Amino acid sequence: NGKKPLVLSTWDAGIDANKEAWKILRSGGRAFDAVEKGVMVTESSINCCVGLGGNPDREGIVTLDACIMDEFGNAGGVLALERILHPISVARRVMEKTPHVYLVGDGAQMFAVEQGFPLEPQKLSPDAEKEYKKWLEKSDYKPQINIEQKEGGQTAFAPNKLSNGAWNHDTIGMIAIDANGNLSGSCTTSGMAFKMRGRVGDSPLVGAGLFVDNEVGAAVSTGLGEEVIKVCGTHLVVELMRQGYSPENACKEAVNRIVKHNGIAKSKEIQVGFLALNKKGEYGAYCIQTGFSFAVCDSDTHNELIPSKHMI
Ligand code: SD4
Repeated sequence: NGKKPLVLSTWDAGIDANKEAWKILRSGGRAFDAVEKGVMVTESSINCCVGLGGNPDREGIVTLDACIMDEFGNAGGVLALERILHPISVARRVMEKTPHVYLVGDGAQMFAVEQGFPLEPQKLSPDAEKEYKKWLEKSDYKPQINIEQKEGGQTAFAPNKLSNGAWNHDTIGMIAIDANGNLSGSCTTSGMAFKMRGRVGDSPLVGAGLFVDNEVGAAVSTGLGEEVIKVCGTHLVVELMRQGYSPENACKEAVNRIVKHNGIAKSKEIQVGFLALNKKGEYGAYCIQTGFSFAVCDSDTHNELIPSKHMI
């Protein structure tokens, strides 16, 4: 704990994403570039789990959310973006090329195309197609957290291995500190599987799915976005670090707020995980229940998946 440069990201797919981010950090590059390039790896992977390969909404359409923040406190995001491979890069363009923070839906897509991003075919990945057909049999109306994992026949929140060997989670969040001690973060998702059309979770929202304050630290979240939004989760984590909490304790306190609000019984049905990094390069995570893990990379030879501590 306490190294820089260093990159952290959520879930198993974080290992490959970290490798790409590390190439930039290793050569003295900017954390902001690292967190964009890192999660683009996950967005590109066909059957795993973030981006166009992810599960669709309940109408069968994949809609993507992403946001990015730099060391100056600038932010950009896209919500409910369709048919674009790299929402994180569109989020960066929103930040850099427009006077706005968010673009949504058709407007976000129009902007992406204007910026030269190709419009991909409206098509589900083979795994998503299979999952969607299975889901349609019952068409359970309410969005469920990590439904694909439950149907994989494993413990509710344990990761599920797909036929192509990838691990199935629909979000990646990444935070990094570069050799100059600057912090940045990114978060990109296809959102919860079979969500209502138009539903937006925490991932693209500054202060919910991602928050960076270069004086203090950075945090990302994953899990049931509605719960994260209601406590301004990552903003809370960073503000707690400002007050002197360690990254892990800040994440734990944010989890605690969610558990307190929902009560223990209901919390057993919810997964939320926070991952945080402070200005010294110290990091930590906390989640509601077992199953969340994060990847940490701080050298060419160290890129490791660590299980997060959990509350219940
Ligand atoms: C959401 N937080 O859309 C995301 C889902 C997620 O792993 O993190 N899944 O609510």
